[in-house]
Amino acid sequence: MKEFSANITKSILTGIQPSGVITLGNYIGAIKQMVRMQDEFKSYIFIADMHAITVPQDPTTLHENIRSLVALYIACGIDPDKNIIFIQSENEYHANISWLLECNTPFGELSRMTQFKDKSSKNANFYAGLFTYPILMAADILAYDVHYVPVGIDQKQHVELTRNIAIKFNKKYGDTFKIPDVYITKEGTKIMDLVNPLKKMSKSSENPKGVIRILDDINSIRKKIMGATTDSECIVRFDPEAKPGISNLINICVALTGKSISDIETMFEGKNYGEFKRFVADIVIEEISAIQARYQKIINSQELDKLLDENATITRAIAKKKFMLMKEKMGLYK
Ligand code: ATP
Ligand code: LTN
Repeated sequence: MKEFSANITKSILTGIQPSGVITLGNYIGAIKQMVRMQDEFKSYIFIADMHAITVPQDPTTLHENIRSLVALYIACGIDPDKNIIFIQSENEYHANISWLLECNTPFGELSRMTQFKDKSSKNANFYAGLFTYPILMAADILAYDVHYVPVGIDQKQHVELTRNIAIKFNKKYGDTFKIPDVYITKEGTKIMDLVNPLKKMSKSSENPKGVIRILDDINSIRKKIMGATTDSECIVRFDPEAKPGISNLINICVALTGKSISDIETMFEGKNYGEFKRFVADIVIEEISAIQARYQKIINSQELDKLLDENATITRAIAKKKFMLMKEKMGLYK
């Protein structure tokens, strides 16, 4: 059975919802960060499929997206020998723990979650799961006693709620949970929509032209980048307020090449936007084609099933232990 290396003592846990094929934004903002952290931390990386069903999903597409996301994690560089990659819904203890936490979460505190306010205002017929979603997220985290939770800024409030729930639970029933810290991924790496660079590039976006998905065909990636919204100044200069489109393309270059903003500005001094966009398209395509080639080898392999079975067993054992402890503390039958 897989074990983390003995000289790694701190742990992290994070997940992405399989609510669509991941974007270049997810890759740069979240996955590359996970890859960087995997040598330093015991990492639990999961597919948050039970979070995805808080909004309507087509069952066939969801099923495909779940497996595809596991294969993409690995194809993007998350090493299955260094991380425990698992599917949330394969571990029923997350939902069990969530219920016990639900009965220890003040309704008022949950009502303050801004993501819920945003999402529920967009569709009046939302389900109760959209409201209780942050408690399931708390269960994901608290089951594993992790030190840090790497997330984008939009999820910070949920991790703060998790901390509050855990602190209150520990006070009421005695020491049960480790209090995790949020680990905010770098601001500069927020990738914007190519058509509307004032909006985040997002998996569930409605306009396909603005979003590069990791499994998009290579020609369409080039077209999307060549068609990205820019400005009329014709100078490759980083200025997110005045030049959000060009600045977004510069951010993509910085994230994928390791060059600095000024390196890129210097490289394209006196050159036109067409040349710059061709360069951006080349580097994005180089990175994505390598990921796609690895993905094709993994997606239908039996090794993937074996890995998921093994990791379901490992994570079920950990979460079950926490669930049993919580039951005991709360006076339920074990
Ligand atoms: P959805 O459209 O379903 O809400 P999303 O694409 O906005 O999804 P999430 O599933 O909410 O992404 O986020 C997964 C991870 O990817 C988070 O850590 C989030 O901060 C990061 N992330 C998402 N979009 C971007 C982006 N455009 N730039 C950088 N990081 C991003
Ligand atoms: N809500 C997160 C996904 C997620 C998560 C978690 C992240 C679910 N459970 C636990 C970190 C820890 C999102 O939408 N990005």
